[in-house]
Amino acid sequence: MKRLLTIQDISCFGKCSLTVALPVISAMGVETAVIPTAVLSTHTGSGFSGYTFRDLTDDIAGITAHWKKLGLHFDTIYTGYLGSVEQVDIIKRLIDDFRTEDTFVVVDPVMGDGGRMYAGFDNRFITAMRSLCAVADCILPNATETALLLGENYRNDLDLEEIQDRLRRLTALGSRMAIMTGASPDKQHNGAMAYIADEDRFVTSFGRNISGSYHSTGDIFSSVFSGGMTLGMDIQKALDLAVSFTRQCIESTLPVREDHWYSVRFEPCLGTLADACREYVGEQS
Ligand code: PXL
Repeated sequence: MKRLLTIQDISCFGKCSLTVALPVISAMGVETAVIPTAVLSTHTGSGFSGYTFRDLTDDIAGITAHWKKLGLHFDTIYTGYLGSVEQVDIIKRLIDDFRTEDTFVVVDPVMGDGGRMYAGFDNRFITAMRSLCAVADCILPNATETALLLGENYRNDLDLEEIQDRLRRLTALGSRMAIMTGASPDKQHNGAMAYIADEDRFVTSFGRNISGSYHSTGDIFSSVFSGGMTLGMDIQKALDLAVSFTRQCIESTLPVREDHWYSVRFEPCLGTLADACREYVGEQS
């Protein structure tokens, strides 16, 4: 069975980060190990205030020392929301420690959405996140995170050529592959566009745009893409699956949106995700 390690916080209520990654990646048939970076009472996105935040940075060294003794191997290491500059530095060392030739490293540079940075982040954190992106095989920023990483103003009206230009410059930070999530080349379409630098090749997956902004869809997308690549899907297949599953989760939320403003209702969609992965799970040695 393929094994993935994901490193991100637990928001106890709010369905994002680990409470999305664990069920989604497990449903895909990939064993999922976790390092929780912090425990929060809720996520920090708009709608919540007064949340608690317990930093777990000091626990990481002990966990990894134990794992080293066990000789654990991860096919994929996927990082999400990280709580501090110090934590980013520790995670860079962890990646260096556990990475082997066949490990795929995915960094979702979670920092903001809708043109705004999430609470608690600053310029030092952006600089640290750039250095984490440099050690990744693949980074998955949304348009807001793309602007922060490239040090330019956020725009939500990038056309196809402008998205391609951003993707080329994102890979110049050091990763082989960059994927812009929530990319919308025109008002009718939304999805994701990938650039594979060493092949100078773009891969796209766009579908019908659903208006509005939905919290946690970045985490859902990154989890499915990371799981798909771990299972050995090609990039087009993993991208298509991540785009279509994310859209399905949004569609499942629309009828209950008022009560479900804090995330998407992904649970009813897990069965079809598992079905879509079954042939790949069967193929693993
Ligand atoms: O969904 C990304 C995310 C993850 N973790 C925490 C967050 C957010 C976005 O708001 O606040 C704690």
